[in-house]
Amino acid sequence: MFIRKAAIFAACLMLSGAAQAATVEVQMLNRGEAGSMVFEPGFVQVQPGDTVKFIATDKSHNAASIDGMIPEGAEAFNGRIDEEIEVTLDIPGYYGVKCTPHFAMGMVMTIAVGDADMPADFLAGRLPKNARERFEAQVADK
Ligand SMILES: [Cu+2]
Repeated sequence: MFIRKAAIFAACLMLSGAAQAATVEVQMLNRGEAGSMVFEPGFVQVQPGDTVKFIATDKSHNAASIDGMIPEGAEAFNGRIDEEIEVTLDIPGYYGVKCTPHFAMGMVMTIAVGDADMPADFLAGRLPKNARERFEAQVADK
């Protein structure tokens, strides 16, 4: 009887796990592991339907998608300064994110939605030198 109940409980857990989308938090920081003006972590992988929440740990940052660096059909996003936006990502692919005032200083991050490889043209567009270097480090093994 106990084993049967345990099995049903485990099955319910698995079902609810599959149905429940995850939320991943990304901090906006003046200084982090990769240097000054960073999103941390700089790379996150989620599944379609999951949400990324940007936390204003330090002030004067925002989170915005970069034109030309989101999958076709995906919706662009653009948070206000100090706004803790939550972005639900339904379209698989790679998303480049910037902090608008600190883009030139390399305040960028990468979100991979789903399990596909990085598109070959993800870093093909024009980018500030510091932003390109951070992106290249974030996706070095992708
Ligand atoms: Cu910033």
